[in-house]
Amino acid sequence: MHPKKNVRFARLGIVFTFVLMLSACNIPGTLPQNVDDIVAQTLTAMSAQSVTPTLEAPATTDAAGTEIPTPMTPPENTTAPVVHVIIPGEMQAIESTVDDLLYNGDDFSINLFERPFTQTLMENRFDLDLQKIAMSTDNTFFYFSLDLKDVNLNTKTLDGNYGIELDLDKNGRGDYLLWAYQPPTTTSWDYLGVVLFSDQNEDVGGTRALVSDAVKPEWNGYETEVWPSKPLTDPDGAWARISPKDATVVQLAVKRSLVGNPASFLWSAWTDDQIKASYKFEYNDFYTAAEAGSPYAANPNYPLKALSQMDSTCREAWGFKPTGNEPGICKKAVVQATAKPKTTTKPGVTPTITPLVPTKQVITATPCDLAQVEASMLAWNPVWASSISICLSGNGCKNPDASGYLNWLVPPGAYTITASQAVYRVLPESVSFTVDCNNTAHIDYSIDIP
Ligand SMILES: [Ca+2]
Ligand SMILES: [Ca+2]
Ligand SMILES: [Ca+2]
Ligand SMILES: [Ca+2]
Repeated sequence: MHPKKNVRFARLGIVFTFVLMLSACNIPGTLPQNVDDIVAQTLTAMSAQSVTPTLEAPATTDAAGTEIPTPMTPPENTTAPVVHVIIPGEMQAIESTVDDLLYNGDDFSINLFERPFTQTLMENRFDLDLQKIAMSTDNTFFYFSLDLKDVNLNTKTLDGNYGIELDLDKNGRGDYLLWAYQPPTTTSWDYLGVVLFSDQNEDVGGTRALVSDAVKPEWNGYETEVWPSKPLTDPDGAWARISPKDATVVQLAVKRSLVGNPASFLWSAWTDDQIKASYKFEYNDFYTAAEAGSPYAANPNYPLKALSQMDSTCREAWGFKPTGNEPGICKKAVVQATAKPKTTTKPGVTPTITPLVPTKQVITATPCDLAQVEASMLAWNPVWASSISICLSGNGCKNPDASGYLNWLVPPGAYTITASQAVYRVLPESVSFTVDCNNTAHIDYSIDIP
């Protein structure tokens, strides 16, 4: 279906663009590309040292044919086999749960992703689609179980990176990132392919935690590898496996002592088979909304681009009773989404490619009768929709829809568009312009959060 076929609106005519965010700058060239590269660099640095082949899984090859080094190195200056003192057991009573089915919105503006789809083609990656995530503890470990929608339908395995973010001081900035960068393949706990990062310089989230910012080149996200340290002093620090009870559940465990024996924290979960770079947290700072793409067909940034094949969750409390005002805490209103990715299909159904057409237009006029005025909210949160009013002179006022989009079809002519809202400043406040026959005037708005 092509709603545009009767009248073609050329967007060349008048384009007002007020973009708050600048394009993401390149990160310093010295930073590695992803976790694989971090490991590759580490291994390169250690190449002169003795490595015991019997301790290592053989090197594997990724889809692009690039050799992926073995993820773990044995302790320096020793060929002794790794001896585990303690291995995680079964998860006991569940102490906290994140529900990514209930809170399943995608909102780039607050770093909340629900986009387990491939770039551009929007094919499902069920092995990246978080469902419910549970946590439990014992005296030694924190445990997390990440329930995925299904295996990867192409490979029949779980192929993503799987992670947990911990915010110990509950200020919205994650402090630790537990990350399985080699997906577990067995139901036995394995310490290989798991890493624990921390953010020592408190720049995860950039200027504003969770909220999208224009990136600064010095930001380095989770830059510090806490475990496995080199030399490896504790081979029991972090673990991953597939649940023995459910082939689509990834379980992670990390020693409580490695994250400072906290008595409480906020936590959330991640899947990622695209960026896989701890030093780019948070992703909505290192990429703009336009670069990231959107899973919502009505969004101007549809389809998915740089930020694809990933899922993240809101945060839940462990060890304390949340007030509901904690940054990133799971709230119905924050993440409810009315739009869904077009290609969400049941397993076994081949997704189709959704044409890149706006869904809001119903155009029945003959050519040259109408012009279009459209507006997009940048760094958008759907909860703001009802409090933001955009008024077009002589044509009344509208609220943005859940994806931050609204439009009018009007006779060609001169107009003034004004923005008003109850809580946040919306910029630009007022713009006057002329829109010609069959042209579109497009206004990008930014939300100024005090
Ligand atoms: Ca999600
Ligand atoms: Ca999900
Ligand atoms: Ca930020
Ligand atoms: Ca950092």
